[in-house]
Amino acid sequence: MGRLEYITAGESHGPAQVVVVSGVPNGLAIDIRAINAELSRRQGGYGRGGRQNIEDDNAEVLTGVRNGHAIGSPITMKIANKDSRLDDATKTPPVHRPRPGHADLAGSVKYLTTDCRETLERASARETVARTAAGALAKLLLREVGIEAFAFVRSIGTARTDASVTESNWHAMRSARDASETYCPDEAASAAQKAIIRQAKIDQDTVGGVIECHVFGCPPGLGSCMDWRDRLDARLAAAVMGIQAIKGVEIGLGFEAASRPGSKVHDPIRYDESKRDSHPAIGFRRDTNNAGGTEGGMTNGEPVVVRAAMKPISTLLRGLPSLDLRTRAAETSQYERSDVCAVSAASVVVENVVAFEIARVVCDKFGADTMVEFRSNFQRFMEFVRMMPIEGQGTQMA
Ligand code: EPS
Repeated sequence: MGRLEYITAGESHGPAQVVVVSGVPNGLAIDIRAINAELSRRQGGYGRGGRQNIEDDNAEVLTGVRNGHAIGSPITMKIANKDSRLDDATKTPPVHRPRPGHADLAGSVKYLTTDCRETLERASARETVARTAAGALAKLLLREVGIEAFAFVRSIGTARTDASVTESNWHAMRSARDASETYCPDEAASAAQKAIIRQAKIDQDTVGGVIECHVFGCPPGLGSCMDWRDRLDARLAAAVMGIQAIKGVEIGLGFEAASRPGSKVHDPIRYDESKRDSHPAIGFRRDTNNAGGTEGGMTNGEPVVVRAAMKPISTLLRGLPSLDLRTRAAETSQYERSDVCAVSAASVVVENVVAFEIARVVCDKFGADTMVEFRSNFQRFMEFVRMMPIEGQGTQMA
């Protein structure tokens, strides 16, 4: 059994986006409707451009699944691009005037070309449909052990909600999020966010925002402090920062922790016997969660909290000062059909890539060839934690 991994392939206007997920245990039921529901959500959100009127994202499973369940081999999912025209130069003409903020300039220099299309097709956030499919698949695995992820839009431009998410209110917040066009569970903030996007469209401008993701149900000890590459917080930061247009990632208090004394940052530890069997922290509780559910690169039993800052999209209808790569003469950047705001869509991507990283550390600890073993490994670990101290395990001096 290999590690849970994925790789994506595909260009924005090529025939398809593809993802290959390896390391999924045999026996996992592949609920394609649940995967497609995430793809639909990613297509939505107020402020999207014309492309989403063309696409109807659905995953087609090509490998790794038999009669609706994983067989242990790599799972390939294909999401067709309806707006496929990559090789038609009349429909996808060269782009010579790079957009500040996009991959255009750096990519064109890297590949020694004056046609930005060589890189922008892959740099496009269309690729996130493939990562969302991988995350949605990982969620199916997490569901088996009671772990769930929930992301929402905290702010767009200056319009922000101060609502706090708890273990008891997040289901209601998810319903409110799903009723909001900006994927923000606070009705007043959502209306203000819409107004900001509307104004940006009038101004031929774009806007960014902040996304917040909470993961519930993680037992303590997922991830590792033994090797920096296995630290869960590092993996989460890389996965979220890897999403197009994300410029900042925080775990828990994040940057604010740097300006507070330790006594106002670290979450005191207590034991609550009544929560030993009913809570993933197995009785080891905190009244605050400034750590965002991770300490030493491992989960600590509290919800994992990740925040991401998304910059405004770099394709502005009114353009920005740039140049023509062929002549280097000053020009306004080229306009390609785009979105005014994709923060809501990106919140779906964040939720799914975070879910994938959590599933990866779950599999690192409990992974197995089959779901029967996977579930049993998880349950056995929980039983062992409840039995601590365990004679003969570690150094027991007293
Ligand atoms: C994107 C440009 C736009 C977006 C695209 C990301 O594509 P197009 O030029 O075809 O209109 O719509 O996002 C998606 C297609 C998507 O499905 O999210 C870019 O340059 O990053």
